[in-house]
Amino acid sequence: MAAGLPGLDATQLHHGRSAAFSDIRRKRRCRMIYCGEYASGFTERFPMPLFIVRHQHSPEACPARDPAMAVMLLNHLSRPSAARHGVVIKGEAVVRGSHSLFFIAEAADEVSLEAFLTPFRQAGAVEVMAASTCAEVVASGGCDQPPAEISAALLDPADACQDAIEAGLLIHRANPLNGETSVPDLAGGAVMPNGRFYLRNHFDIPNLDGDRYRLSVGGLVERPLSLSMRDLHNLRAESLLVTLECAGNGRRLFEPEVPGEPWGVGAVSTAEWTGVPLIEVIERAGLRPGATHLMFRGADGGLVDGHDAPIRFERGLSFDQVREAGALLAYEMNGEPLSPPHGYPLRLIVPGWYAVASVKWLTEIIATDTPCEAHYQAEKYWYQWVRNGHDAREPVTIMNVRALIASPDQGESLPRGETAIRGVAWSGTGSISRVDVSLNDGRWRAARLVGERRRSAWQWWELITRLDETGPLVVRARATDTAGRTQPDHAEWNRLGYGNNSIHCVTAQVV
Ligand SMILES: Nc1nc2c(c(=O)[nH]1)N[C@H]1C(S)=C(S)[C@@H](COP(=O)(O)O)O[C@H]1N2
Ligand SMILES: [Mo]
Repeated sequence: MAAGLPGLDATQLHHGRSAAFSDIRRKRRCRMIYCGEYASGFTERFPMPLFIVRHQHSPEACPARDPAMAVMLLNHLSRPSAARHGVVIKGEAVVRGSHSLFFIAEAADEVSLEAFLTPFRQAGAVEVMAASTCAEVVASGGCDQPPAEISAALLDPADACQDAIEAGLLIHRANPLNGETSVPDLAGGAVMPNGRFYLRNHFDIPNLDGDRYRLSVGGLVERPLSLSMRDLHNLRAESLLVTLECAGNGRRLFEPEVPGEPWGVGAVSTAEWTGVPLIEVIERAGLRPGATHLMFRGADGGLVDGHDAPIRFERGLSFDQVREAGALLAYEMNGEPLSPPHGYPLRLIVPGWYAVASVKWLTEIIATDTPCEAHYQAEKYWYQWVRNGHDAREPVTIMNVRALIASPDQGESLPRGETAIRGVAWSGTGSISRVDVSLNDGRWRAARLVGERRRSAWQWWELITRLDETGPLVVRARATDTAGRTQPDHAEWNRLGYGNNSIHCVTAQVV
């Protein structure tokens, strides 16, 4: 993995306290509490290496049999006592009958851990093993790889991965981090809690410093701008509920198989995004005559096939597309500052479009008189169909209409009697006009649309029904949008596996 970010202005990068110690540091096990800390200027956590400790004593000298010794050790192991030694005990357990105790601990260094272990050495033998979390091992590429050196410019992939696992995302790749929302988790409120919002990253996650951050607006503009987060916060703010769906969502369901991240159907989530309407900023800069397109550059980058030098993540839109979509420069997600994995401190949100358009860690906007020709614009994100032996292609733009069944879950057991079939439906073209549900290939029945109809955000739907017979229950759901588009039984196969809006089908068991 790249140890830095190609061609990024160094002032954009995070310069925490640790930068004074060394530019490249090994940050381990420093759990990030993103929102609060990033909002108020990041406070650096110090690395806390992880250890496994094994203590063994002879059966004759089992300290647990000596009441005074036993309570002394027990109190010594208590969390506050460990904390006084700079040690955090994550868990401890005794293997009964073998007189051995294991514990997993974090400690500032081995010296403080050794000091803490003195009473255990007096009671028997002690073995200390340096350890890693599972996320660290996977993110660095295996047990026999040395722990990765993490540049201060990047978020520790192991930390980001650990957070995603703890939030319940299904991880496809640890580095770069890619994970989808589990389908039952889609059955929640109007928005997805930030931690459970799917994550799609092409490169290492930048760790930008919000205080030093600048958005530059240049190219064919009258007045080039360099905006701080404070400048952006002073502009007119808007909040929008927007569903983001990865163009590759459902890729795994295409037959024959296609290359790319093997998403199930959970690479979709909805959030309330708050920020500045992009048009406000563009009007401030003023487009020069002939400027027709905008190019958006993210802070992330690296090597990709077909390019000798590292590239940055870049996408473009025509000015008309920007205006029509109502694009937003978002700094908040569900009322909290963006987290680093979702684009802190600023990302583009393009309502209605497949989420590749919504550039994270946005650092530059460049006005041009030609469409963007960047890698992720020109070489990826094209539907490449094979029709009657001929190739046909079209760029991936707005989202197809689609419904997902959140409940029941695949394989779930349902009691006989009344049950609610529930899910979400969305479309890039407009709002949802109807969702139909079929049970065991019976007739299509109209589901009830729940809540307000919103453009660009998913719609809840439900169908209350009675289940009288036991056995398999095949549920299918099909959405139609206000533009009259509906879902096919099988979406058209394309080489890179985009836009799979085949009708979602779930099989439950009535018991
Ligand atoms: N800078 C940058 N922006 C990006 C990407 C990226 O890799 N880098 N991935 C895009 C893709 S393909 C998707 S699906 C969404 C995912 O956004 P999320 O991770 O916040 O869910 O971000 C888009 N914006
Ligand atoms: Mo995506």
